[in-house]
Amino acid sequence: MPTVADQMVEALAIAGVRRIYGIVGDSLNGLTEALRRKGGIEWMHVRHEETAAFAAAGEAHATERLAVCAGSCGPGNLHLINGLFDAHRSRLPVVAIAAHIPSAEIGSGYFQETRPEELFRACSSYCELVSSPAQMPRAIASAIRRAVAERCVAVLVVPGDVFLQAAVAAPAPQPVSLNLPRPIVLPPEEALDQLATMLNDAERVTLLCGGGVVGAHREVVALAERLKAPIVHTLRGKEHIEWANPYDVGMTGLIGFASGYHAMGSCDALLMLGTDFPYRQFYPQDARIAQIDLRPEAIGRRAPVELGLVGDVKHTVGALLPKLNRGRREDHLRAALSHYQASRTALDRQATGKAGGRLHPQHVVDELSRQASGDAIFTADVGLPTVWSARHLAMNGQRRLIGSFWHGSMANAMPQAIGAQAAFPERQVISLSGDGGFTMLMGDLLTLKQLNLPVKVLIFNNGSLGFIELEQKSSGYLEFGTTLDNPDFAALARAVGIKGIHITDPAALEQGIAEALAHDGPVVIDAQVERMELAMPPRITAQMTKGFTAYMLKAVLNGRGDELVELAAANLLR
Ligand SMILES: Cc1ncc(C[n+]2csc(CCOP(=O)(O)OP(=O)(O)O)c2C)c(N)n1
Repeated sequence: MPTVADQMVEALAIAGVRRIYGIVGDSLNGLTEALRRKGGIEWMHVRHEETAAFAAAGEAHATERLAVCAGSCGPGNLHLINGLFDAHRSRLPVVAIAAHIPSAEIGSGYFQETRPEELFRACSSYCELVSSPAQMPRAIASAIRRAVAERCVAVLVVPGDVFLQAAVAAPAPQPVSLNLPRPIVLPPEEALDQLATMLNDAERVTLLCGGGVVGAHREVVALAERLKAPIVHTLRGKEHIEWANPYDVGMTGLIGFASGYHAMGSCDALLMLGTDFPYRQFYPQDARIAQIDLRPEAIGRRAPVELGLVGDVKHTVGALLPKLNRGRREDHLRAALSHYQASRTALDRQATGKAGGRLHPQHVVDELSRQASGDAIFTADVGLPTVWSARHLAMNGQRRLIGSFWHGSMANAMPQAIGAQAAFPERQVISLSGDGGFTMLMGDLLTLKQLNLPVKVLIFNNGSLGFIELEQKSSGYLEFGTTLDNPDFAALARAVGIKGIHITDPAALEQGIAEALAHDGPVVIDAQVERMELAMPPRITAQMTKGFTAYMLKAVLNGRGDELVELAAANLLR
């Protein structure tokens, strides 16, 4: 007699789910027993439920398919929450199974009682309590459909006793009824005509591309070609548009390139493509702005748009192209490209090191990017690892870059790498971890060993919560609470049976990374990098404060004066 849990597992298997990340518990026994009996869906035993949720998010990002995590009642599923916020805000299809206390005890203030339907409401689009067996067939199918089609988190809250009850008879769902194909969304012809007129009338068009340009590389580059428009990208746009793109002028935003900022500031028409880029101070003041996005709610909420078109970027741009005039002037594009060259050169100059000298994180990432395979998957921790990845990891259309780019949570990288590696055991998966981020969920280093996941964990051991230290100093505060008294993480890894490589000398970098990437198993690289590193945003007047000047002086005193002056000249003073 199949149980409610069996029925749930059956639907997940039909939807193509291959693994569930989580930690077992009494209230999850029905589910884990159903998984054990059925086989085919692997239980991914992690050490912290937050890791489970981040791993599901990592898998969903890397595969662009549904991924699943689970937590037992009360604290067990509560631990999922941060990773679920990340998945939801990154618009990743994740189903979370939150086991609940016995149904008869709900509302009695029982041991481990929480209100999961309320807790998870804010980080999901679908969050329902399954209180009777008759609900399960529809509830699990709805959760899967919502997660896949809306690209969101869906949560099913199931009391442990309900999992164990006999399932009601119901036809098994069909795969295409669960994995709904993505629709093609096109704006009406009239709106396309209006947009074409606006762009044809403009003299200096810039494109701002976000994660919504996924799958639209060819169309967007053709659009830039026709409009002679520089392409600026956001962090989430990087993996989809930066590569094989002669119109690329870098990223904008606080951690972006001066050239990205200027290409936005100097246009007379900005076309936003699949982006909800949140920092309003980076939008042009005087340009006309148009926006194409699949989500109506994203239109106009960051900058005042004159035209908003609801549509997917690929098909909307494809339909727009024939309406655009040819033979446009190239001055704006040329200026933006040469500015980009200058920015790029200044940044590349940071990515070097001398034997016996200090190890700079830019150098480490540059070398990693050079040596990593053509289809490597990189995950980057929030903090400076995201900055270095944005600037020094080269994408190519096969490589992936995963981060916590919307929710902005620390400790995302290694857990996301767990999910990406589980889904792609043959690909290189590399976690660029902060020493703060890594230690936050350090217990799951053991998961790499236990689940035999050959993730390469590169830890930027700068002895500091560096990004915050930088923010404190650049805002005129004294450094406070950022120092990390770290062990040698390579030795720590060796103690738990994982290969550890410690790098301090720039001369050892090339060999150290080669050795790590060649190793058939997990590796921890402890890169002892410079603490006082310069992660300069592009020119923002507000940042030219006294605090910032003091910070710059301190950098000079710490021996990076020459590079600072060059970088400042290239990035700040133009
Ligand atoms: C869970 C969480 N806590 C706090 C923060 C605030 N925060 C952002 S970056 C950062 C420092 C990250 O330090 P580390 O991982 O050592 O990387 P670094 O910047 O030093 O390279 C902190 C504390 C956050 N984003 N997420």
